[in-house]
Amino acid sequence: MVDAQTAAQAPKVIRRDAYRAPEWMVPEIALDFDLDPAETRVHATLTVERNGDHDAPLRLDGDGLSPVSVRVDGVEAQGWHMDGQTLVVPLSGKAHSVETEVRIAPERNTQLEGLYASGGMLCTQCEAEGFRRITFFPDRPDVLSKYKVKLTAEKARFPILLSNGDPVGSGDLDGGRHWAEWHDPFPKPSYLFALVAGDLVANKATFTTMSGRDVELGIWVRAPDLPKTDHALHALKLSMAWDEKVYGREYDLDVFNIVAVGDFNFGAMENKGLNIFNSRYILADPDTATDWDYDAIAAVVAHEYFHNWSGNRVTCRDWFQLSLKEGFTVFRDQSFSADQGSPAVKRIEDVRGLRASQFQEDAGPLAHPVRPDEYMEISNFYTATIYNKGAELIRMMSTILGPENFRKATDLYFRRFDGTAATCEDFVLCMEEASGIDLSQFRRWYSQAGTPRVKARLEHAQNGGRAVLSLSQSVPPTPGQPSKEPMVLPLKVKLFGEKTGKPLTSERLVLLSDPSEEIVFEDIAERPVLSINRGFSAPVIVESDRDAADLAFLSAHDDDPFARYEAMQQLMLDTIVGAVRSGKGDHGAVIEAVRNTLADDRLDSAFTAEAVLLPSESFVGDQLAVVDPDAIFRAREALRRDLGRELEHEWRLAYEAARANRFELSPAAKGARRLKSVALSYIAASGAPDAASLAFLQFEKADNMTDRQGALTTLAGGTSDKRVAALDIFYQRYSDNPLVLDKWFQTQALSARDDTPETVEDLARHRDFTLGNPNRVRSLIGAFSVNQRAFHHASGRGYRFLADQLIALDKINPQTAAKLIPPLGRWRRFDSLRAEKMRAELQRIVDTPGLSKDMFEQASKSLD
Ligand code: 0A1
Ligand code: ZN
Repeated sequence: MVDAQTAAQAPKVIRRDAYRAPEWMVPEIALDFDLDPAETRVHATLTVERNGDHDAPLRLDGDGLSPVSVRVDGVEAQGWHMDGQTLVVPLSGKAHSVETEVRIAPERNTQLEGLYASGGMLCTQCEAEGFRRITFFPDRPDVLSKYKVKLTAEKARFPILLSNGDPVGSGDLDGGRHWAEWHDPFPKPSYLFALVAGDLVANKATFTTMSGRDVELGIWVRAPDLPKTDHALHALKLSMAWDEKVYGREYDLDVFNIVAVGDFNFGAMENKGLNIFNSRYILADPDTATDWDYDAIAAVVAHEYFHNWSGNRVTCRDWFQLSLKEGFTVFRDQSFSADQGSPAVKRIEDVRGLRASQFQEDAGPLAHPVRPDEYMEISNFYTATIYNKGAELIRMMSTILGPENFRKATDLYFRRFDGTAATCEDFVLCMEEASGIDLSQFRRWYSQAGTPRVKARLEHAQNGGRAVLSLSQSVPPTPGQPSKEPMVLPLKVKLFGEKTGKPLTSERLVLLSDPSEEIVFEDIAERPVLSINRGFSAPVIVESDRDAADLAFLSAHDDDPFARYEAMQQLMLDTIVGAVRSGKGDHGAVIEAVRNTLADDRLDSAFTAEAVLLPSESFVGDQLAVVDPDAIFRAREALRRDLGRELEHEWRLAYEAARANRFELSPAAKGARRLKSVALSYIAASGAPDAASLAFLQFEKADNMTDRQGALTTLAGGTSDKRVAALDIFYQRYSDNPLVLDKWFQTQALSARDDTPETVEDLARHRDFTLGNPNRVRSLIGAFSVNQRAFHHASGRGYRFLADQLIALDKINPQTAAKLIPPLGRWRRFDSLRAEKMRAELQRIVDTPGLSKDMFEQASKSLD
């Protein structure tokens, strides 16, 4: 509970149903920046127009600003005042020009919102409400303006000056200063504004659009990083071509720039014509980036590029509609990545991620609908629910509509809402109008939180040859939503013959919309085995009565690769959960299923590597009423050891076969490396005496980071004397590369060793650890807090450590601190001793004087 005093000071709650159209529009803005890290002068000229029939004054949002001057129609304004952080300017007419001037200090901005300094450059981050930290403005996404931006700065320190749109002029000034001007012809909300000033170089290329226009592309970095930008540039070109082909969307400006910065709260930002990226999603070469990094770079470059249409040309009316741009854009980037490699493996990775983050969110105190009804701090709503569950909603609609209708519907959406700020409802209406399909009930996916559960029972009457599939659904209660209505669940199902191993039906799309339904299959001649939610067609939890034999059968015979993977996961999960409950495991079925998968040479290595990987400790925990981290760890390790021992020969064969591959970035070579690291970890799990030397050899001889980090992970989780040597070598080799040093911290924070809690506490005192850099924070503190056994050490030291760090971080960077609260909010899922310790730490956070709004919201909601 939040005590009365704190509650009285609690930040204001913003409600979706309180939406009102803006009182004033700002069709144009001219910004003049005199840039300097210590003190930057910002002069803004707003052309404002009264919106509707009212006599309200102009209210301009500010955050930490005080006006040096306010002018209306060219003269010093009278009667303006501050209402808290808001500048209120009384205006008499319908349209005016309003000028303000403020001074800000980018080098003191540690929150990394607004204008800040990073690695010697100046850059901005305005989404969601950072623009108000730069200048006074109606900082809401439904106020769209054309921007003219003039930047002036010292030429030697900041030779490159970038902003949105196209460059229109530049020149030198006295005193070693220079200027550049940029105009963006597309009206945009303030959250898409950006500027960058720095000593940067670009990797450039030209892209010719489908209508034959040349666009100049540039990836801007510090000079030493230039050789690491080819992959991002290539991904950008692929994304531009893909959006033309798949959605008919063409790029619209003459330039498209991306800048990489070292200090960034999120992954990247889609500012119009000037994307700003966390450098970890740009820089790559084989020596420093893993295959995972390469894929993530391509996905994030695509995501931000796709926002040019889904987000920028059509933006959001208010922040409750955030999933309109984020869910749709994630769906678009997932489809893009699927088209570049293996769609099945991509789907497996995405579902693994959804379950690890979104399902946990949906089951905890921070659960919220894809279109939330209220928030205190919008930065806290850049969540897996908005992004990843939001993407699943778009995917389900595309499944229900079919590809042709879906494309018709997105064409309609882009045509109708181009240049405007739209809502989730607008999007769904276009889906309905273009397809003629009624989505009334489907809309519940936007308003009801919680992961639906589906019970599936298949009965087969031998004599009649009829099989009946009984389905029922329920959605669990979530905060503020005690009871739920039934949803529309698109479930792809198919039956296979147990004897023949052949399909007995074609795939059927069942739209389950009632609380329970029966689906009848005629002429089923042999005992059928149910394959359900194929391709993960609905983001739900399926509980079926399929036993170990059925699951093993599907893991070998299902013709949908996702369903095959899923059957294996379920078999592994049932086995581990059974062992946690009974204290002893029967590993035979899993071992045989894994043996069959390894022996199936029709499968590609990337798929095999995913299929033979055990479910994570926390996913096992999600299946249990009370999570026992130590018992889960033991049960899972016992299965890993037996798989290692019983199949040692097979792992060594797989390892050797994969080792024969040369370094390349093709999907096949990446798959081989993935399988190699998985095989190595099983060889180590078997306890084979040569495992550590094998890992060390791979570590030393590796010609790429995937192999080196794979080996380091195996060594870092073990007890061999090679562990310290490998960590030291790795540190020495990469101590000047922050992105690789992050991996060094992360690998240790994720280690399965008993002493991980102490190690992590020591690492937080390491000279290379800093709370000032979000990537470093996430690599140590974020990684540790998802290491289930280490974080939930029975002493409670993990909880104390996290709370100490977050209290300190909140003073520097509240946005990044607040994102790391959720692991503590899972207290209800643990035994009472742990739960009490977790709650005590949350309470300590809530009681901290001067806590940010971001942290207050996350921590106080987590207590309930
Ligand atoms: N819109 C960006 C994500 C983003 C959101 C908030 C930020 O504030 C610091 C930064 C970035 C995306 O979806 O990529
Ligand atoms: Zn996005």
